[in-house]
Amino acid sequence: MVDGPAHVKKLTLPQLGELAGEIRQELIDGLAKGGGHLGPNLGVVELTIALHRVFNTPVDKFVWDVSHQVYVHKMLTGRKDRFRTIRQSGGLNGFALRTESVHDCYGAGHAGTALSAALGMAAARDQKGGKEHVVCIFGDAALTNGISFEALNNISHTTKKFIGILNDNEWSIAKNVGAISAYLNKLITNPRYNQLARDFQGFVRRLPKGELALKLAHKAEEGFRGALNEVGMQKTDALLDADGRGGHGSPVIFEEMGVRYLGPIDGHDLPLLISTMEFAKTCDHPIVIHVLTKKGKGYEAAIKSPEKFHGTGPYDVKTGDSAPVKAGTPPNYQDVFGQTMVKLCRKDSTVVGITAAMPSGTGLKYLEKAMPERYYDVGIAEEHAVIFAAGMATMGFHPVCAIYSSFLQRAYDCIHHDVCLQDLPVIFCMDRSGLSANDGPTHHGVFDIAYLRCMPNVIAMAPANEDELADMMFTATHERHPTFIRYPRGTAEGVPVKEQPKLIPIGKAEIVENFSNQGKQKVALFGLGPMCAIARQAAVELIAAGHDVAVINPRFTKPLDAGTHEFFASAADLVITLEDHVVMGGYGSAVLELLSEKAITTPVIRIGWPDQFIEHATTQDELRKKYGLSVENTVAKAKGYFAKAGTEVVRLTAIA
Ligand SMILES: Cc1ncc(C[n+]2csc(CCOP(=O)(O)OP(=O)(O)O)c2C)c(N)n1
Repeated sequence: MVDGPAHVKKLTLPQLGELAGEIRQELIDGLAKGGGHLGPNLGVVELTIALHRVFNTPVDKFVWDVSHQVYVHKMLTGRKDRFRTIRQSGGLNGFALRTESVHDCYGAGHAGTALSAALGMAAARDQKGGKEHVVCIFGDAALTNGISFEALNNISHTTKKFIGILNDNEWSIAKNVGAISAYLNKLITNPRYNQLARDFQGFVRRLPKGELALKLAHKAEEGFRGALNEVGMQKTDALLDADGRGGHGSPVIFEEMGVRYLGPIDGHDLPLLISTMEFAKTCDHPIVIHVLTKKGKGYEAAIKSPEKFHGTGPYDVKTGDSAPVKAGTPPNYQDVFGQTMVKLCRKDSTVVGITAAMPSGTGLKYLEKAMPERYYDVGIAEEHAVIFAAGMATMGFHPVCAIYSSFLQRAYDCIHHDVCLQDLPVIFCMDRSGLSANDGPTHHGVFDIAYLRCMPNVIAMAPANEDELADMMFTATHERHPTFIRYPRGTAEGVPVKEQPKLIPIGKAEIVENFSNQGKQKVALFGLGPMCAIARQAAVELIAAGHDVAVINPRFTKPLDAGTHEFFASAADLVITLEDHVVMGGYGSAVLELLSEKAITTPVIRIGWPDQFIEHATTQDELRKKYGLSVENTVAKAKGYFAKAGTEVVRLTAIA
């Protein structure tokens, strides 16, 4: 296999074909053990080979949207030997990462950023008088995202040199949704566009080398473009939509935005991809090449189940099956969330579910199946999802926005301006609050407490187990204010979920274990959400070591249960707060603020993620251990404190 982009340039066409086969096999075999974004990468094998054949990174720049489809690019840029470490501790990151390679010029993990970033690079190049190419590779689902359109709106008046590659496989993670996706479908199935595209392809394939040939090529492309726009203007009855609209009066959107459009072309036809890119390289105007690819190409199991293989766990190469879940494994939080949504919607006609292109990731697929009329997939459009929910809330609904904690960051202004400022009862269910270990820092959801607790009107909760998640969701549907529920990725605690959820009093913590009051040194452990289980285990060890320990499940980060915190902190010799969130501005900080206001001087040790971006790793437990969000560290911190303080308990001001 090749070991760098220069090598790709030396191979003959048949050798490039062989290379594509080898890469596919390595993707299928190499990801079987640890999982990863298999389907999207199988779809871009030829596309990526063609890119490296025609362009010259790191001088030329490739900007990938989301960048979950860069595995082939990683293999072709000197990282093939480490490919099987991808998404594992100490191994390659699953996304483009500037610190990993000079060939990764722009990092991502969230969708919709590539066109803007690439345009910024093109503008910078123009400022510097540079000659390099900037190529932006974006999926059809990126076009459900507003930022992509904000960038498209700016391309033609910002630069003359910009190459976009629309990688259209008709899938987001689930099937792509919305009018733009329907529009792209119309474009690729329109017989007249297709005839034009075929004509153009025939021409590009025969493209000879040399200045004169190129001039002719550009002339011919002008002709193609004229014909394309003419087709856009013509109306044909045979192509009318069922409702009488269209038919096909719709012009090519990119052309309307001042960007030349080439395509659609077969994204698995290597020679065609290469000549089309060679042609695009010589254009002195922005251009988008519409490339049709198949998600999962070359692996039957992935073609059959594109959603599962978008981002899969480990699988059996022969069958594509995942390992069966061991009997007795607790359900995932996302499943409990999804099933509870169905329950709530059945009982309460004001509840609806909204997802931004994540029906299976969030678990909202249960609602899609059971009550499709109460389910909205708005595409990769978190801002729209939140404002859409705000609109529904003004009409008496309790919309539930199921959005991962890290993706919700994008909709921060909407949370402020549309939901909180107007005090609307939108419910936010934030899965992946805490780490998304193998995805890494783009997906870790460790900032939401900090970014939400400063906002007036917010009610913010974190369940200690799956039953409490259902109770909190039920409670939220009775609220008249914005409510936020954060819960982690993966398996829950394994407690039974009641048939009928119950209301939880707002701002009330749960006392899991009280002090025994036998005159020993007292430690109050406040364990938020999944950290409550860690607090309980630490309590067992601390009690065994001769301490008097109380464990509190705070449940709310806002409003904080002032009475309970005050009481236990005053009674304790040491307070330890535990949270699956950055310590800076998080739950422990809220406790410190409260204690400071009440002039309670019991020392406080905050356990949570430090003030840095946390890397990816194979498992969350590894990272928790490394950064001290563990039973051992909690016990060690407490023992260390008392050892320093001696047997006589001292009152200090709060310590971090
Ligand atoms: C802001 C944001 N929301 C949601 C996601 C989750 N997500 C990752 S990839 C993806 C679909 C991407 O589809 P597309 O761009 O068409 O690329 P494909 O995988 O089909 O090649 C989604 C929704 C994300 N990464 N970022």
